[in-house]
Amino acid sequence: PQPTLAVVGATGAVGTVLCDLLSSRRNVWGEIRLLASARSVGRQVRCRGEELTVGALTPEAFDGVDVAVFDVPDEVSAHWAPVAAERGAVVVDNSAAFRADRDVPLVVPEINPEQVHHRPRGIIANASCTTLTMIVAIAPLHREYGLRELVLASYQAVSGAGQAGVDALHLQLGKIAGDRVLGSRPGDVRQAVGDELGPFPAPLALNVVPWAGSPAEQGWSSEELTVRNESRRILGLPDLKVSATCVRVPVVTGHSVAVHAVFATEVDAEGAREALRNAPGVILVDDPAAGEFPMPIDAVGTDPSWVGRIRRAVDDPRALDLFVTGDNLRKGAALNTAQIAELVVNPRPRP
Ligand code: 2RA
Repeated sequence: PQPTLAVVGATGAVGTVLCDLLSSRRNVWGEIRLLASARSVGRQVRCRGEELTVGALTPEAFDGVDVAVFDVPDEVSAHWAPVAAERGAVVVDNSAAFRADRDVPLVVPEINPEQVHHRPRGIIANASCTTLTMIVAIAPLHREYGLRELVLASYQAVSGAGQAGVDALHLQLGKIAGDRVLGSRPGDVRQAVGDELGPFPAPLALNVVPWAGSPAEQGWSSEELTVRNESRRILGLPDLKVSATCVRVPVVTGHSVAVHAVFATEVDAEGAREALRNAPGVILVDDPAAGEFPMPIDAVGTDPSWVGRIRRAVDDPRALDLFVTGDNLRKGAALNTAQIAELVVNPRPRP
């Protein structure tokens, strides 16, 4: 029989994209069971061409489930993922609850698919959307030149903070629409937006906010340290130097990252383009003269990470500068979890 998939958090921002994706991917699943918190139970959701009714999150709901994908807040995953694993399901978790746990592999199917086998807790974690967007483009360059250091700034879309983030941006855009002088005096945008900040510390409309995540040690944000730690784990480079500045921008969906990557050997831009042209999960869009570069408005709704603006650093022959954009709800979340779930039921041979 075909394996059973449970989707926990089926009605959230990522869960909705996952249901959508399951309609277009090769169908490897038998039953698909949608689960969610009490307020969504009973809702009808279209998934893989079927109208499915959302069921309640209970321990028994995981009986007979082969793979359970979780797209829920950290504390919900922290409680329920071990329950699902206990009932025999392999959990693929998209929250931050297990990402730093050494007994929970962080899998990116294009980069370290063999890690799906090393899951002593029965849980596999999905990396954060900022890391995922960037790392599929960095891994092929690491294979070519040997990565030593990443210095990066992110441009993160509001949907990275869930539906509440999207709602907040649209509400703010509605409030400022039509005022042609807004943004020219200190505080005028704050005043127009009022206290409708949603999950953000400042207005996003007509602004950029150099903060994502929660406060961590020494002035870093959790998101910045997450990108560092996850890049190290996924690439298997425990000493990789990483400095990240994470920034929220008024984009609905599509995280972008400007990267300065330093390698062990000399690089050349055309060689880097060639490596990326042949890499899985990547699309090269690098013709600035023709106005072609990676941008959220084009990358949204697509699977690959879009890479462009590839230059050898003027002052360091071992460094490349580049720009990457990817759909934070797809490769950054739902797509990567779907790919991991498929890998669990159809594993590639152990190395
Ligand atoms: C964000 N990376 O964009 C986070 C979500 N995982 O807020």
